[in-house]
Amino acid sequence: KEISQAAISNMPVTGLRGDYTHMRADYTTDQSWRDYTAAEHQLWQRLYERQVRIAKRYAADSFLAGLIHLNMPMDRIPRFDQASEVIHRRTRWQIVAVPGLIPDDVFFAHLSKRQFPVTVWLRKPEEMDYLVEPDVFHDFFGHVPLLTQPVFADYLQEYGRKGAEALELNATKLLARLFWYMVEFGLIKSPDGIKAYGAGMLSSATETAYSVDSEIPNRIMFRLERVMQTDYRIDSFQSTYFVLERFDDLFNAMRQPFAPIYHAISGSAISADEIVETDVVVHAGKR
Ligand code: HBI
Ligand code: FE
Repeated sequence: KEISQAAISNMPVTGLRGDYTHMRADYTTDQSWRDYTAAEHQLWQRLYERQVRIAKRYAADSFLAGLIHLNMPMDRIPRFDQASEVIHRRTRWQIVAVPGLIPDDVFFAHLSKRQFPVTVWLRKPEEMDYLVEPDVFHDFFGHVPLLTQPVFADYLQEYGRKGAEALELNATKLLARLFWYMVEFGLIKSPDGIKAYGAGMLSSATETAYSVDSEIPNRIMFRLERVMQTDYRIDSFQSTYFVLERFDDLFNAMRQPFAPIYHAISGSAISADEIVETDVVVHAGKR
């Protein structure tokens, strides 16, 4: 089955990697776990060991708790069916295998059904440190642990449910910023300082420490409208990270209708490194 031109045109990144020829209409495919090579399992182990060491120091307790619940073998790429069983018991979420990036509407639809799309392919050894598109390591190690946490799990479903409306109102860009800043690159307060929980930083060798410890980026308390107005960079470390007091704040922000917010803030972008008057600043970046 071919991907339609319409599907390609709303892809967030050009140049799609992955096999889109054997998928179902909803873009799901089989993980085909037996097809991973020994070299790929070894590369997974290197990535996994490196990131676990980083996570122990910098990640939020809820992320670490998720890793423990998942109880993944570290020496091979995990089996989605096994992990899916674990998260389903805890939060009724499931993992679905996908070839790679999928169109926004399909992505939103999966989330709204408590299905998290995880890419099946693994990066090459020369891409240990940097990748443009999400691979199985980013999707699985970065995103799946928090799916064991009820409040975050409910938040992500709400995010998916708001997708169709955002598409209708031409506000996908605003909604996507919420995903970028609060799912990919989120920070959260803890009794021993700020911790990372975002999948983008936690699957990166260098951005986790940077997001938590560096003097350079801004750290600003989460406010929904503020996040939705803020441009982001996909080609370098973030200039600004948003900080949650607790995950309930993220979920509670979803309870209000978004259409009036889209209407109020459309056309008023804030640049990635800017601090505005209404910000509650945890750390003002030095650069
Ligand atoms: N597809 N596989 C995959 N993973 C994503 O994170 C993803 C996607 N398609 C669209 C998308 N993300 C974002 O643009 C949405 O959050 C808007
Ligand atoms: Fe991601």
